[in-house]
Amino acid sequence: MSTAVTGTIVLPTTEDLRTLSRTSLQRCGVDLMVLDTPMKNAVTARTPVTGEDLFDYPAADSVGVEAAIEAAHEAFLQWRTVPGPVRGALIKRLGELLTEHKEDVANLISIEVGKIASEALGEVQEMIDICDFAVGLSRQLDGRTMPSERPGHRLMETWHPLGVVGVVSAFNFPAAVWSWNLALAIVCGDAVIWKPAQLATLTAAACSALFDRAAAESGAPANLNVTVSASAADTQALIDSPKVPLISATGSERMGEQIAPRVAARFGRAILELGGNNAAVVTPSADLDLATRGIVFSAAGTAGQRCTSMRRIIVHQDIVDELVDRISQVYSRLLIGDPFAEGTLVGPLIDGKSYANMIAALEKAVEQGGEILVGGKRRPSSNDSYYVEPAIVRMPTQSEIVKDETFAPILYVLTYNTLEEAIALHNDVPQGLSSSIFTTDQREAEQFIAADGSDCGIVNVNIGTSGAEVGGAFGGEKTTGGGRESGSDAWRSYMRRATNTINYSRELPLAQGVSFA
Ligand code: UN1
Repeated sequence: MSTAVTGTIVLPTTEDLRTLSRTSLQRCGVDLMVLDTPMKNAVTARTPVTGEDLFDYPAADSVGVEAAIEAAHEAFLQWRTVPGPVRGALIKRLGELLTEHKEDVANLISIEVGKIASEALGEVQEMIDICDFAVGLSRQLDGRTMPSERPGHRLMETWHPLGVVGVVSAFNFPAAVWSWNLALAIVCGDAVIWKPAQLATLTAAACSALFDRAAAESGAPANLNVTVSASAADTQALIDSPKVPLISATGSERMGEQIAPRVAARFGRAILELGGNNAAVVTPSADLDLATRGIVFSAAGTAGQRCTSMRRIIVHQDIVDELVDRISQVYSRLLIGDPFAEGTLVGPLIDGKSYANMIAALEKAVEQGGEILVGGKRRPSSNDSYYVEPAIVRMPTQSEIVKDETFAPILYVLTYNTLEEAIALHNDVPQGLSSSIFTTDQREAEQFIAADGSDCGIVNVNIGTSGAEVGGAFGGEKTTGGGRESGSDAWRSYMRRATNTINYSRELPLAQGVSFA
């Protein structure tokens, strides 16, 4: 790719990114009609890499979200009676297509959300992994059998497809989070309506096309995944539809506050994956080399734009200076810039608003007694792209700003004396997604993962807060929303449980010894 020098950051040209996005899309089976002149209802694709618009293209012939739900519901009615392992074969094919088009989808992710190449490829690998997981799961959608209290009776559970699942995904994992939901929903016998992030519609188009191809090749009904426009009106219609029994939404706490009551008002189910304010506790026995690496990946990786990004470290006062010194040294060597360039570790923030939020948070931190130890500055670039130096901010005590999730690379440093104090400080935020402890003392590790330890949905030992595998359930507590996606038994949320009592005797004994005759 040719490059243009913009300040100190060397970036690809927007024209190169246009070409790359078109070829990647085409290879995934999407032929976008690019508009030369502005048109009403056109979608504008943009890249945070150069901060410029890529192109306008007409929104898909929108039949309206209601009609999309109707179409997905029709597909569900057929799909629910297809045997689980046959449903699994469709996801197996999707996994193969994602493997074949790994680089194409990763390119689109890097172009639209600015992920460095390795992390974008990792996101597609996460999609392939969840496909593998779901294929196995398609033969394991098992229920239990319990002993009945009545003679000649059998008590058991059966799990049935639920219906249409509405998936609302965020810009930062524009493809993987959809695939977590889609792969489980499809093997569970459901259909999906996907409302992708407005900032990542090209990635969504490529993923949808690959799914449609897998479905067609597997002889599955059409419309098992319907991708709708990313407009706010469509989101509302999706959220409010009684034909959508489950909404799985990833985004900000504010978004969750809007969605959750609406879904509850119609007695729908919601899987919410909202904000995180993830921290690591670092104890005096920690392997500081390992801790430094784990912290840097989670705090500066993805430019701090993962739900699981590390935003706080709570460090024993005896080692804080040494640890902060080590992290600062690594930070000073981090390559910031073109996400496609070899060696880059920190790509751009998604947009100017995100940069403004970062600056505002840093200002508040200083007002609240914090000291910016390193970073926080924007690297010069001549256009509307925002490349920032990840920041480390020492806070004298717990403060309001530390309780906020700022979707940018800011790492607050707090200190502690006793582990009890560290755990209390750790849990003293509204969010509860991911957490970790760095220690070589088993007692400390066990204390952190015990019932009165970290209150998060993800509690790690000697690894960072981000980068979870698909095999475990993913999600968190408190304002993170309580939802669980991906591995373990998260699939159960995508199914309807029926409790069956079967009387194979010639009597009709009533439970609880009731007599009624
Ligand atoms: C997210 O940021 O919304 O654990 C998902 C991780 C990834 C998923 C993050 N596997 O960091």
